[in-house]
Amino acid sequence: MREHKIVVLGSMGSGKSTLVRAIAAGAVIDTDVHNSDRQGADKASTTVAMDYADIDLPNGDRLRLYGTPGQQRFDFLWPILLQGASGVVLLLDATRGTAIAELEAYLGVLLQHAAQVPAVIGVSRLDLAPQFDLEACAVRAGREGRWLPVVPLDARDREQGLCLMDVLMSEMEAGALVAAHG
Ligand SMILES: Nc1nc2c(ncn2[C@@H]2O[C@H](COP(=O)(O)OP(=O)(O)OP(=O)(O)O)[C@@H](O)[C@H]2O)c(=O)[nH]1
Ligand SMILES: [Mg+2]
Repeated sequence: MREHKIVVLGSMGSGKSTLVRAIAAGAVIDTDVHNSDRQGADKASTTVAMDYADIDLPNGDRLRLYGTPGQQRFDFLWPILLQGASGVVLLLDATRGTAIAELEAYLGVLLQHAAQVPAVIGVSRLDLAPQFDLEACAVRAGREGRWLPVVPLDARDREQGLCLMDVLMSEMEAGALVAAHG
Protein backbone atom coordinates (compact mmCIF):
# COMPACT_ATOMS: atom_id res chain seq x y z
CA MET A 1 0.00 0.00 0.00
CA ARG A 2 1.28 3.45 -0.86
CA GLU A 3 0.87 6.36 1.55
CA HIS A 4 0.96 9.98 0.53
CA LYS A 5 1.34 12.95 2.85
CA ILE A 6 -0.64 15.80 1.32
CA VAL A 7 -0.45 19.32 2.76
CA VAL A 8 -3.08 21.99 2.10
CA LEU A 9 -1.74 25.55 2.18
CA GLY A 10 -3.57 28.81 1.59
CA SER A 11 -4.86 32.01 3.12
CA MET A 12 -7.33 32.28 5.98
CA GLY A 13 -10.83 31.32 4.90
CA SER A 14 -9.79 29.80 1.58
CA GLY A 15 -11.41 26.53 2.66
CA LYS A 16 -8.53 24.29 3.80
CA SER A 17 -10.42 22.84 6.76
CA THR A 18 -13.57 22.58 4.67
CA LEU A 19 -11.71 20.65 1.96
CA VAL A 20 -10.13 18.21 4.45
CA ARG A 21 -13.55 17.63 6.09
CA ALA A 22 -15.30 17.16 2.74
CA ILE A 23 -12.78 14.63 1.45
CA ALA A 24 -12.63 12.74 4.75
CA ALA A 25 -16.44 12.66 4.99
CA GLY A 26 -16.43 13.11 8.75
CA ALA A 27 -13.41 11.35 10.27
CA VAL A 28 -11.27 14.42 10.90
CA ILE A 29 -9.12 15.74 13.70
CA ASP A 30 -9.19 19.51 13.68
CA THR A 31 -7.92 22.28 15.91
CA ASP A 32 -10.42 24.97 15.03
CA VAL A 33 -11.28 27.59 17.65
CA HIS A 34 -13.50 30.68 17.76
CA ASN A 35 -12.20 33.18 15.20
CA SER A 36 -11.22 36.55 16.69
CA ASP A 37 -9.47 37.64 13.47
CA ARG A 38 -12.51 38.83 11.53
CA GLN A 39 -10.27 41.06 9.44
CA GLY A 40 -8.44 38.00 8.11
CA ALA A 41 -11.68 36.22 7.20
CA ASP A 42 -15.24 36.73 8.44
CA LYS A 43 -16.11 33.26 9.65
CA ALA A 44 -16.91 31.60 12.96
CA SER A 45 -13.83 29.43 13.46
CA THR A 46 -10.17 29.25 12.45
CA THR A 47 -7.48 26.57 12.60
CA VAL A 48 -4.72 27.02 15.20
CA ALA A 49 -2.52 23.97 14.60
CA MET A 50 -3.75 21.75 11.77
CA ASP A 51 -6.51 19.63 10.32
CA TYR A 52 -5.76 15.98 9.84
CA ALA A 53 -7.50 13.07 8.16
CA ASP A 54 -6.62 9.60 6.87
CA ILE A 55 -8.36 8.73 3.61
CA ASP A 56 -8.34 5.34 1.89
CA LEU A 57 -8.69 5.78 -1.86
CA PRO A 58 -10.52 3.28 -4.09
CA ASN A 59 -7.16 2.29 -5.67
CA GLY A 60 -5.86 1.15 -2.27
CA ASP A 61 -3.60 4.15 -1.69
CA ARG A 62 -3.87 6.06 1.57
CA LEU A 63 -3.82 9.83 1.88
CA ARG A 64 -2.61 11.50 5.05
CA LEU A 65 -4.18 14.90 4.58
CA TYR A 66 -2.94 17.91 6.57
CA GLY A 67 -4.64 21.32 6.51
CA THR A 68 -2.45 24.18 7.70
CA PRO A 69 -3.63 27.20 9.71
CA GLY A 70 -4.01 30.18 7.36
CA GLN A 71 -3.31 33.02 9.79
CA GLN A 72 0.04 34.67 9.13
CA ARG A 73 1.04 34.33 12.80
CA PHE A 74 1.17 30.57 12.29
CA ASP A 75 3.48 30.73 9.26
CA PHE A 76 6.25 29.01 11.27
CA LEU A 77 4.11 25.86 11.15
CA TRP A 78 3.95 25.67 7.34
CA PRO A 79 7.53 24.41 6.77
CA ILE A 80 7.12 21.98 9.68
CA LEU A 81 3.96 20.52 8.15
CA LEU A 82 5.55 20.51 4.68
CA GLN A 83 8.36 18.23 5.85
CA GLY A 84 8.13 14.90 4.07
CA ALA A 85 5.13 15.99 1.97
CA SER A 86 4.59 14.09 -1.25
CA GLY A 87 2.09 16.61 -2.59
CA VAL A 88 0.79 20.11 -1.91
CA VAL A 89 -2.58 21.75 -2.52
CA LEU A 90 -2.43 25.54 -2.61
CA LEU A 91 -5.93 26.90 -2.03
CA LEU A 92 -6.85 30.38 -3.25
CA ASP A 93 -9.99 32.25 -2.19
CA ALA A 94 -11.45 33.81 -5.35
CA THR A 95 -13.38 36.42 -3.33
CA ARG A 96 -10.19 38.11 -2.15
CA GLY A 97 -9.03 40.99 -4.33
CA THR A 98 -5.50 40.10 -3.26
CA ALA A 99 -5.72 36.48 -4.45
CA ILE A 100 -3.00 36.79 -7.12
CA ALA A 101 -0.62 38.53 -4.69
CA GLU A 102 -1.34 35.74 -2.21
CA LEU A 103 -0.65 33.14 -4.88
CA GLU A 104 2.69 34.85 -5.44
CA ALA A 105 3.50 34.71 -1.72
CA TYR A 106 2.55 31.05 -1.35
CA LEU A 107 4.55 30.10 -4.45
CA GLY A 108 7.50 31.68 -2.63
CA VAL A 109 6.81 29.48 0.40
CA LEU A 110 6.72 26.42 -1.87
CA LEU A 111 9.92 27.41 -3.62
CA GLN A 112 11.66 27.78 -0.28
CA HIS A 113 10.34 24.70 1.53
CA ALA A 114 8.97 22.25 -1.04
CA ALA A 115 10.54 23.16 -4.38
CA GLN A 116 10.52 19.60 -5.71
CA VAL A 117 7.14 18.58 -4.32
CA PRO A 118 4.30 18.17 -6.87
CA ALA A 119 1.61 20.79 -6.32
CA VAL A 120 -1.76 21.94 -7.64
CA ILE A 121 -3.59 25.22 -7.19
CA GLY A 122 -7.24 25.00 -6.16
CA VAL A 123 -9.42 28.09 -6.57
CA SER A 124 -12.37 28.08 -4.15
CA ARG A 125 -15.44 30.30 -3.61
CA LEU A 126 -15.72 31.07 -7.31
CA ASP A 127 -19.54 31.02 -7.05
CA LEU A 128 -19.19 34.14 -4.87
CA ALA A 129 -16.75 35.84 -7.29
CA PRO A 130 -17.68 34.90 -10.87
CA GLN A 131 -15.52 37.76 -12.20
CA PHE A 132 -12.35 36.12 -10.82
CA ASP A 133 -9.56 36.00 -13.41
CA LEU A 134 -8.64 32.29 -13.62
CA GLU A 135 -6.53 33.09 -16.67
CA ALA A 136 -4.28 35.48 -14.72
CA CYS A 137 -3.99 32.84 -12.05
CA ALA A 138 -2.91 30.18 -14.57
CA VAL A 139 -0.42 32.57 -16.18
CA ARG A 140 1.14 33.35 -12.81
CA ALA A 141 1.21 29.65 -11.89
CA GLY A 142 3.06 28.89 -15.13
CA ARG A 143 5.90 31.29 -14.37
CA GLU A 144 7.33 29.08 -11.68
CA GLY A 145 9.88 27.12 -13.69
CA ARG A 146 7.38 24.28 -13.48
CA TRP A 147 3.80 24.28 -14.60
CA LEU A 148 1.22 24.04 -11.81
CA PRO A 149 -2.34 23.00 -12.72
CA VAL A 150 -5.12 25.40 -11.68
CA VAL A 151 -8.35 23.66 -10.64
CA PRO A 152 -11.52 25.60 -9.75
CA LEU A 153 -13.53 23.88 -7.02
CA ASP A 154 -16.12 24.22 -4.29
CA ALA A 155 -14.20 23.06 -1.23
CA ARG A 156 -17.48 21.93 0.40
CA ASP A 157 -18.12 19.36 -2.32
CA ARG A 158 -16.55 15.95 -1.77
CA GLU A 159 -16.55 14.94 -5.45
CA GLN A 160 -14.79 18.16 -6.44
CA GLY A 161 -12.29 17.69 -3.63
CA LEU A 162 -11.55 14.14 -4.82
CA CYS A 163 -11.12 15.45 -8.39
CA LEU A 164 -8.54 17.92 -7.11
CA MET A 165 -6.73 15.03 -5.39
CA ASP A 166 -6.82 13.10 -8.69
CA VAL A 167 -5.07 15.97 -10.46
CA LEU A 168 -2.49 16.11 -7.67
CA MET A 169 -1.91 12.33 -7.81
CA SER A 170 -1.33 12.60 -11.58
CA GLU A 171 1.25 15.30 -10.92
CA MET A 172 2.88 13.05 -8.33
CA GLU A 173 2.99 10.12 -10.75
CA ALA A 174 4.45 12.32 -13.50
CA GLY A 175 7.06 13.60 -11.03
CA ALA A 176 7.99 10.03 -10.07
CA LEU A 177 8.39 9.06 -13.74
CA VAL A 178 10.65 12.03 -14.42
CA ALA A 179 12.71 11.20 -11.32
CA ALA A 180 13.10 7.58 -12.45
CA HIS A 181 13.99 8.31 -16.07
CA GLY A 182 15.49 11.81 -15.99
N1 LIG B 1 -19.78 29.70 -1.30
C1 LIG B 1 -18.69 28.95 -1.14
N2 LIG B 1 -18.19 28.78 0.10
C2 LIG B 1 -17.09 28.03 0.24
C3 LIG B 1 -16.44 27.41 -0.85
N3 LIG B 1 -15.35 26.75 -0.39
C4 LIG B 1 -15.33 26.96 0.94
N4 LIG B 1 -16.38 27.72 1.33
C5 LIG B 1 -16.70 28.24 2.68
O1 LIG B 1 -15.64 29.09 3.03
C6 LIG B 1 -15.33 28.96 4.44
C7 LIG B 1 -13.89 28.48 4.57
O2 LIG B 1 -13.59 28.27 5.90
P1 LIG B 1 -12.47 27.26 6.40
O3 LIG B 1 -12.56 25.95 5.72
O4 LIG B 1 -12.53 27.31 7.89
O5 LIG B 1 -11.15 28.01 5.86
P2 LIG B 1 -9.64 27.70 6.26
O6 LIG B 1 -8.87 27.85 5.00
O7 LIG B 1 -9.52 26.41 6.98
O8 LIG B 1 -9.30 28.93 7.23
P3 LIG B 1 -8.20 29.03 8.42
O9 LIG B 1 -8.17 27.75 9.17
O10 LIG B 1 -8.74 30.16 9.26
O11 LIG B 1 -6.91 29.40 7.76
C8 LIG B 1 -16.33 27.96 4.99
O12 LIG B 1 -17.42 28.69 5.52
C9 LIG B 1 -16.78 27.17 3.74
O13 LIG B 1 -18.07 26.65 3.85
C10 LIG B 1 -16.99 27.59 -2.17
O14 LIG B 1 -16.48 27.11 -3.18
N5 LIG B 1 -18.11 28.37 -2.23
MG1 LIG C 1 -8.73 25.93 8.78
